[in-house]
This record gives sequence, structure tokens and C-alpha cells, in this order.
Amino acid sequence: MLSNKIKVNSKVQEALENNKSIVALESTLISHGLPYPENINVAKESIKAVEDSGSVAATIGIINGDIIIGLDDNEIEILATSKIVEKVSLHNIALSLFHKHNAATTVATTINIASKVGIKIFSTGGIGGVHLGSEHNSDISADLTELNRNRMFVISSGAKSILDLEKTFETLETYGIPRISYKSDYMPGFWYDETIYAVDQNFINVDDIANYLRLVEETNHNSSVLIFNKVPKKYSIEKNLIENWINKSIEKAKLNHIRGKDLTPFLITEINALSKNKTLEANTALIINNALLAGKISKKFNS
Ligand code: PSU
Ligand code: MN
Repeated sequence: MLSNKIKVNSKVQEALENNKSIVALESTLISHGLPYPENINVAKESIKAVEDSGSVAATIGIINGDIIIGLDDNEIEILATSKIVEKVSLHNIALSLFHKHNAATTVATTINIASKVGIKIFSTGGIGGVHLGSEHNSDISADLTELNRNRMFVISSGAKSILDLEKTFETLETYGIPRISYKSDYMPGFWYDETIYAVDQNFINVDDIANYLRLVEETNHNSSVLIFNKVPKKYSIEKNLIENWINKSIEKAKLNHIRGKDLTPFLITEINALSKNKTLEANTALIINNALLAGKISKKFNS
């Protein structure tokens, strides 16, 4: 039985009961990944993209200590504007319920919650992973652990550019997580379209992806599958530029003693300022583009 702490909105509930196509969306990118008012726009446009493809969107977050599957406009606005929204991963989610907080779910917690109600497909911007310098502080996102522990089909533009992408890519392999992509031979680098890490398979159409995912399900593969969708070409930023901004921002983070769960939001904000909003534009475009692809894959997978 589902905990009465989990509230599923009526549209999502109806879709679950009738086996309709559903795509889960996360809320940390709303509260901690993007500034206001772009965050509200992206949240709404992502829902619209999922709906345009004929699927039902389920944005997940925590309001007053209740886990909501299918946040409405009002609730999205709370998470987008309130100054005291927590970023919850697995280690602190039950605490935010205990304190009746408003909180945003990361990739890790969104996957965990969506799996519990039987949602199979999830879309985000970029997953968390192994941080640069992790040999010193072991900062590795719980996103990787949850991808390992649940079977979720996850559409993303790779792991965020601020991470150690080689270590992240290798860890995914260690965990048995297939790394496939849509129309690319390589894992994308979030704000840029191509890294040097070759994917397990480049699928060039949605039908093939859906058929492949059915096989994954049939064979009871017990971890997630990552489906990479690169940032639209006109928003892709040159890797050298990004690396320069990343290095500067990491130095600033060190000087200011920013670490742990505050690091990713800090770096994203700093780099956006250095890039004069270029990374924000790329981030916005890729999140909506991923939601659209997720909706299409979900629809095919369900048919
Ligand atoms: N995708 C984005 N922006 C974000 C995130 C994803 O485009 O801010 C969030 C996700 O919720 C992801 C989190 O789980 O960043 C990673 O945080 P950390 O590195 O602390 O695990
Ligand atoms: Mn971390």
C-alpha cells in the first residue's frame, strides 16, 4: 500500500489506472537549477511538451511535508519562488516530511518516488554524477545510486558539464546502466552536444528506442536505462569556453567553502553569470527538448 504521505493528483491517478503514457519530471531543476522566472516557464513548457506528445506529465515535489506526484501550477510556483525550498535527496527526504517542509526532489528522489507508483519514464536536464576532485571528498551524486537501484527509463542530456564526465560514464557502466542515445554516437556534455565517451548504442528513431526498452523490461533488467538527447545544436556551447567558466567557478566555490549539496546549484549560478546567460539558454532548451522526446518515447513504449 502507498503511504498516505504520497498524494497522486487525479490526472496522474487516472492515467496510472488506465495504463496511459506518463512521464515523471523533477523539481530541483525548478528550485535550485534555474533562476526565477525562467524556472516557472521551463516547468510549464516541459509539462506542455509531454502533453503535446500525448502523454501525461507528473512533476514530483514536496509540499508541506506531502510528496506530490503531479504538482499543479500553484505548487510549482511555491517551489519556484519560495526562498526556503530544500533540495532533497535520499538521505534527507524523510526529514523534510517530518518537518513538513516544502522541498524539491532531485533526480535520485524523483526516480525513487516515481518507481513506487509504477511510472516508468522520467525526463530531466542533466543527471548528477561523480564530481571533479571526488578523490579528495568522495562527492558522488546519489543520482547514480538510485539509477542503479530502480528500473527507470531516464531521458537527459548526459551528466552536468561541471562533473567528472569520464568517471561518471564509467560508474554508469559499473552499475550496469545502459548508456544509449538518440541521434548521437557519444554521450552529450549537458551544455555542449558531444563528449568523447562512446555510447552503447545510437538509436536514430523513437520506435527502436521503445522496442529496446520493452526488451529491457521483459528481461527484468534491474537498473535504469539512460537515454541521452543532446542539447539542440543552436544552443550548444563550445567546450573550451565552458571549461574555463567551470574552473573559475570551482575556485570561487573553494574560496567560499561551498560543498555538498550546495555545490551543484552554486556552480550552475556562477557559470550562468560568467556565460552571460548562455548556459541558462542552453539549459532551458535542453530540458524542454528532453521532455518532448520523453513524451514521444513513452507514447510509443505504451502502444
Ligand atoms: N538538471 C538540470 N538542472 C539541475 C538538475 C538537473 O538541468 O539543477 C538537478 C537534478 O535534480 C540533480 C541534481 O539530481 O541537480 C544533482 O545534484 P547533486 O550533484 O548535488 O547530486
Ligand atoms: Mn553531491
